[in-house]
Amino acid sequence: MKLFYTPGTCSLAPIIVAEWLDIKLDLRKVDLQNPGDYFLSINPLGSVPVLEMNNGEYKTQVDAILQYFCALNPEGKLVGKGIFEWFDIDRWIAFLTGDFHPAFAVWFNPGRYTTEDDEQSIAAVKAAAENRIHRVSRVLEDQVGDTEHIVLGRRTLVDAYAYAMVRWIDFLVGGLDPYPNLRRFMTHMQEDPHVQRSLIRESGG
Ligand SMILES: N[C@@H](CCC(=O)N[C@@H](CS)C(=O)NCC(=O)O)C(=O)O
Repeated sequence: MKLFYTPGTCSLAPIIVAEWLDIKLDLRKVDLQNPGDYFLSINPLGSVPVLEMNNGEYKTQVDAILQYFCALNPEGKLVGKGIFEWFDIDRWIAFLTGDFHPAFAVWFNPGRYTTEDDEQSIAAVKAAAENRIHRVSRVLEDQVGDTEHIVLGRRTLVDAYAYAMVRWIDFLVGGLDPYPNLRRFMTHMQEDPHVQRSLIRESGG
């Protein structure tokens, strides 16, 4: 399978999950500023990740890609055991997709969220996005608590998904300072050799 990805984005998550599950993935780098006609033909939104399956089909949506990779694993690694664990994993995936990622999407591309194009209007959208980022980050901080994981107190696919996006908090003034639990989670992830290898692969190494 091939994964279309861009360094520094949420497309790191499937790279990590593929490493954890020993799934072979060819990586194709995409320039998000200039994705080109071919990439736009496979994903009209011009966003990453996109998975090219072995049968030639293209699939978007990071959360679906992560769950597909886990479904390929016969040992049931990284997922829930029983309906209550599934419920918790699903709701934290939904939080990351529906609450956490969108807060940053506005911060990264404020011009998409106003019809004004003056500096003041753009700055106002960005400030509102920053408030929202802190609100969702606080929820994730409390969820991690005194563990080193996002959910169930053990490694799941949600850790990879969160890791790819929590690193964006470093772009804000103060970075992870207000979030010691998230910092512990990030450090734990960074100590994982598979995560280290994923970061090297993401950066083109
Ligand atoms: N809902 C999509 C969101 C994908 C997305 O927005 N990816 C970002 C990178 S984290 C992107 O490619 N942004 C470029 C853009 O929106 O132009 C998914 O889950 O895959």
